[in-house]
Amino acid sequence: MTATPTIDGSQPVSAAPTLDVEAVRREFPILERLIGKARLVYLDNAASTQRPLAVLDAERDFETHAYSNVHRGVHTLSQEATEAYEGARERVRRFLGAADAREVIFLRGTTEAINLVAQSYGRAEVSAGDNMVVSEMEHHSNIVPWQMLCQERGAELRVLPMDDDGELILEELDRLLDERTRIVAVGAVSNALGTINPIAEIARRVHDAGAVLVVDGAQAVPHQQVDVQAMGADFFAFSAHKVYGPSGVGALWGRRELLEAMPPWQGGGSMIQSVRFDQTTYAPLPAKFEAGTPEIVGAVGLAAALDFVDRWGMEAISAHETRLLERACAQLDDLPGVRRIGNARRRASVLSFLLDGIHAHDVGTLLDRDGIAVRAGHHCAQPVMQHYGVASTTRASFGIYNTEEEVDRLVEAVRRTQEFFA
Ligand code: C6P
Repeated sequence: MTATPTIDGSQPVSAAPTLDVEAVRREFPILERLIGKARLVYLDNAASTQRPLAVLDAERDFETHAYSNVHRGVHTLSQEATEAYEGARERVRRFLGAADAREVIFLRGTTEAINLVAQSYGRAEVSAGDNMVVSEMEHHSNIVPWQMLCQERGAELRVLPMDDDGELILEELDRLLDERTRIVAVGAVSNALGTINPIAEIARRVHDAGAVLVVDGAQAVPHQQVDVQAMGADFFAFSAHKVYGPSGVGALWGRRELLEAMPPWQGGGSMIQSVRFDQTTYAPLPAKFEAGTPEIVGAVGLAAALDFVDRWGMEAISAHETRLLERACAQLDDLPGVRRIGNARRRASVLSFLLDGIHAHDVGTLLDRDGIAVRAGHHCAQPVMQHYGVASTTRASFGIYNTEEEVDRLVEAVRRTQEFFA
């Protein structure tokens, strides 16, 4: 590593509280699984984290004792389900440091949240001749919805470039922003490189230009204390399955005055105040953006996941992961024939690498034989791959339950993979 990793760029890792990883691991029975004869080493956390018993139990308990549809019934179960669902919304508000629970919209996840902003806010605010900016390191979820919007509206999609370390070139942002810029969409943390972007700094520049900032928070929520107000975001999207919660649920946070002014996105039940053939009126926030029966159990699971994270403490989690990242980088750098991709000064626990002469998928397959789960591919970030002139990378990503011994097993398995192909 070229720079000493820090938790959030301001505090040295050594100052953070330590984590009782063995106690954490006891909450994840799946970690005892054998893959063949090897104990599972789960290093695909950037794709989806595993769920602790606290989340599985909360979901099962809710389903067993209080499950019903929400916002519809006068009966006891519906009221209890509504309380649990709205309680989860308040839990997300607290996690994000938002001012008002009505600013939290439950959706399927980050992808759906960004599509909502593109299709509701974007269609209302972006016209022919306008432009918007995304960064070169975005996940496809934070590129394609904007491409579709720009094509539809006759607007220009501008790209904020990064350097070869995987850091955004902020001076370029000032060049790209002008009086016709309506939206800037940037990830807080890159899923392919681990780069932690300076969102507060970006927000300042975006607002000076009169545009709004959409933050893809998918990879930030498991690693960083988020405060949407302090970071200066206008919209913030994340998925539960990346922060020890279930798949199929996530949330969009948006500034209230923006959400209130936005047209509804999908029509249907729950999002209306009254329906007549001559005129339909819409429900206030957040219902206006939650047409149909939501992922009720998922919201309950998400709330339990946020409780789980808070119980261990984000500062301790983040420092633990940074130590693992440091250890893995140092050991891989000692192996000849390993090329790491992404070397930003501030990084979350994502490690992308290539082995000379070996396809990333072959690396992933051989690591799996040793019980090590990593992701191999373009990570839904093809422009990042294009930047480095590669088709794919192998990616190890660390979470709360990973250990130094698992890092060593990864490195040993990488060495064996090299031997196999030598
Ligand atoms: N990245 C990965 O392996 P969804 O699928 O909607 O929950 O999240 C999409 C998404 C958006 N932004 C970022 C930065 C992401 O990392 C992801 C999901 C996974 O990296 C699956 S491709």
